Amino acid sequence: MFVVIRFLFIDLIAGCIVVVIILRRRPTLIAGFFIAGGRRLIFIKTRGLLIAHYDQSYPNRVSLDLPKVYPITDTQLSGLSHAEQVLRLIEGGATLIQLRDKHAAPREFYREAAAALQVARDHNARLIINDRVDMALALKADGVHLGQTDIPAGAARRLLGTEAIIGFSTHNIAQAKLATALPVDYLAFGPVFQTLTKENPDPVAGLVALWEVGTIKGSLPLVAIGGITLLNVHDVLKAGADAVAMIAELIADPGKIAENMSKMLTLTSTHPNNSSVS
Ligand code: TZP
Ligand code: MG
Repeated sequence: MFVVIRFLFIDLIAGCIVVVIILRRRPTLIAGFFIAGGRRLIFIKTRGLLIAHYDQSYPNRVSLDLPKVYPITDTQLSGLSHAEQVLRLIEGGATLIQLRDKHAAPREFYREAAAALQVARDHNARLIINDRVDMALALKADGVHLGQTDIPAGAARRLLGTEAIIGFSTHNIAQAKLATALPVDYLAFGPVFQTLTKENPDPVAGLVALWEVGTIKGSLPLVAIGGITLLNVHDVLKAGADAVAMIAELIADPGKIAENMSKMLTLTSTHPNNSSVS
């Protein structure tokens, strides 16, 4: 039968090719195809716009006692090794830390991360590796933090197993919606404010978008990131974030890492929003 395509939309969101076709028939048909690495194809016929995910929400979320403040290391900004930053952050009260390094060669990062992990283990803190599932696996780190262009969350979960913490970065509402169906343990959203730390950051999302993500995230813990400081952290938590991830505000002054961390924990501990999530 002859049909007229009124609207065709193709996009790449969270590693999935998303095709939405609106056909001119009565009643109007909206078809959505989500193709994830050729694994699954879903066809939807509906009168309304229906967003379907190729995967169902992940039922076995890691019991994540998410602290309010989630620091991230940066060797260039702090001038310190990852291990030294981890030690200072732990002295200030950090219990969950992410190692992020966009410049080190893999072998150098592996060696540094192994030393940082030893420090974390000695102090009962958990360590998440940014980007590199292979490093997390080889080091037996506590988990990995993935971005939109990293290995898909499902593949990381298969490699790391159900006990690993997997975090996932999102930068807009559409990405956040798709992320709620992924096998991840927390959702990061940002940059909420302007950041000078990340190279080529996505556009500033703002507090309203953060609040909107809070309304669609379901039980997934929400970590806000990007330009968060002592001055705006309360607004960020009020907007619905369960935790704040921070780089510059905590580690840019290497002599004050422990002090800054401790200050931030004290400041945020008074916020009513408590996110012990399982
Ligand atoms: N992702 C979004 S913003 C950002 C990352 C890694 C950088 C956050 O750094 P800062 O210094 O807290 O703005
Ligand atoms: Mg990444």
